[in-house]
Amino acid sequence: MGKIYKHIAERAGRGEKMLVRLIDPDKFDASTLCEGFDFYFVGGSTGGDCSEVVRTIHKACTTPVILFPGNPRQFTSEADALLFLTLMNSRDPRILIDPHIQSADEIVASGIETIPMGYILIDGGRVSTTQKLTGAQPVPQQNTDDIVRLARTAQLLGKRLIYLEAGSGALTPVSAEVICAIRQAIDLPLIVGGGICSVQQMSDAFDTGADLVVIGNYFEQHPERIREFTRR
Ligand code: 1GP
Repeated sequence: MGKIYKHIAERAGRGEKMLVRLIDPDKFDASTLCEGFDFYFVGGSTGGDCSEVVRTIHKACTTPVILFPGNPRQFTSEADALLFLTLMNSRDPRILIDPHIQSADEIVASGIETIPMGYILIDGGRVSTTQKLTGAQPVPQQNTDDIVRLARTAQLLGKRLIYLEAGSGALTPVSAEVICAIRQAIDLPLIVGGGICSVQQMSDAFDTGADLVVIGNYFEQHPERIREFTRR
């Protein structure tokens, strides 16, 4: 187990909550970087270059940077860890395994800490970029049993994290019912993101079982509100 994962798992085990800011390299504004987040995730489904962004974050603050790549071209060994993700909704080998094979040699050679993650796309009320690019169908929020089954499958496959994703800019974030059901069904650190744009929504996600909450869009549009969230 690598240093970053150990840190996440230990904090989650103590019931501590972690706030993550997602930086999309295509919309990066270095002037909004600050301390106060537990992690920065860098990546995005449209695939902009991550290396310069990671370097700039490292210069600006002490927060660990974890890659959340939309495709193998976004790989950079300068990050502190890499989320090696499986889109659990997909049935397409070009999404499920080809990119992983393509990047395996480079990842191993770099020595970067790699965290296998089950990524579950949930219907957030509008077609997400991930859905558009991968053709994967999000699970409707009311199909809790299906979402639980995907999370259990991910755990059985050896994933170390589960990410419930409503999609960037989702109209409806992942519901309390879904988060609660997954929390009860699996014992891995749980990440929730997509469409969260208030302190209340963030707190609700934490209170119902999320260990990490990821916010991207809202902080791009309202960097002046970051402090309200990090204070909590
Ligand atoms: C997207 O879950 C993240 O992958 C964050 O979503 O941009 O809507 O905050 P938002």
